[in-house]
Amino acid sequence: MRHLRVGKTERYLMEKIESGEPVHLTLFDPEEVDLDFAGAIARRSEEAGTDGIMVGGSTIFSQNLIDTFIKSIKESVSIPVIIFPNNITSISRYADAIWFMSLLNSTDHYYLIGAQSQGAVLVKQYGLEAIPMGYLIFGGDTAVAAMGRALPLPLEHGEVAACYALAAQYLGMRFVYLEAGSGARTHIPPPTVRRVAESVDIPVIVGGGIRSTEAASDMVRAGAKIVVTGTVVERDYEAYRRIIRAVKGGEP
Ligand code: 1GP
Repeated sequence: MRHLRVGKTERYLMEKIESGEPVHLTLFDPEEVDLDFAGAIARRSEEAGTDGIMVGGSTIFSQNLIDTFIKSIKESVSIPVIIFPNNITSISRYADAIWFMSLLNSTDHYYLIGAQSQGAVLVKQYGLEAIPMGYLIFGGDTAVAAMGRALPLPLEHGEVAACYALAAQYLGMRFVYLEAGSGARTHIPPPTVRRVAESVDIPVIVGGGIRSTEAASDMVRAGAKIVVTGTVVERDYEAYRRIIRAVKGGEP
């Protein structure tokens, strides 16, 4: 048995968090971002101050596309690229790390442990850094909730999410992700984020529907350590830059 070590990407995130700097990550969905522009958008994202790029989407099933997409991003930026998988076809040898995640409120064995058991060998073979994370999906008419067969958590009842988040921590997951869903009409309410953040010792990640500086600052004030935005980088670069500033605590 070898001693388990925390990998480079996780250390990079944790060093920021432990020094009191909230982290901003940008989600690129290969189905939304044109492959020809992926590298250029990633470069602009890095210039805007994001700390890393996540690659994923609820309805991507081509490993080929993921590979090509990640390669073109990696050639353009020096910040880490982290896979945000929706199933085993998202595993790419070209990324720096993968969120090794379980959709804890899924009703489907596949999303709880099935995909993970199938993908684990590949992660090992590729030498990918696996970052264990518990993933929780909140209510809403979103692709991720439908594809993941989630029994969505109530937005206004943080106590329910807090139970799951604590279970994630005790299961050894090192991050917990509160997901409203990409393009969600509303982000997760700050009191719900706060309730979870106060219940666990692991960093809380929030994402979904964050499109304003106010929303981003509210997430951080409520205790989120990592804020993820996706849609806004594709739609409004200036708003995206301001959101990153807001996450970092600067003037928008
Ligand atoms: C990441 O799904 C989100 O958790 C991204 O959501 O596209 O709404 O920013 P948006």
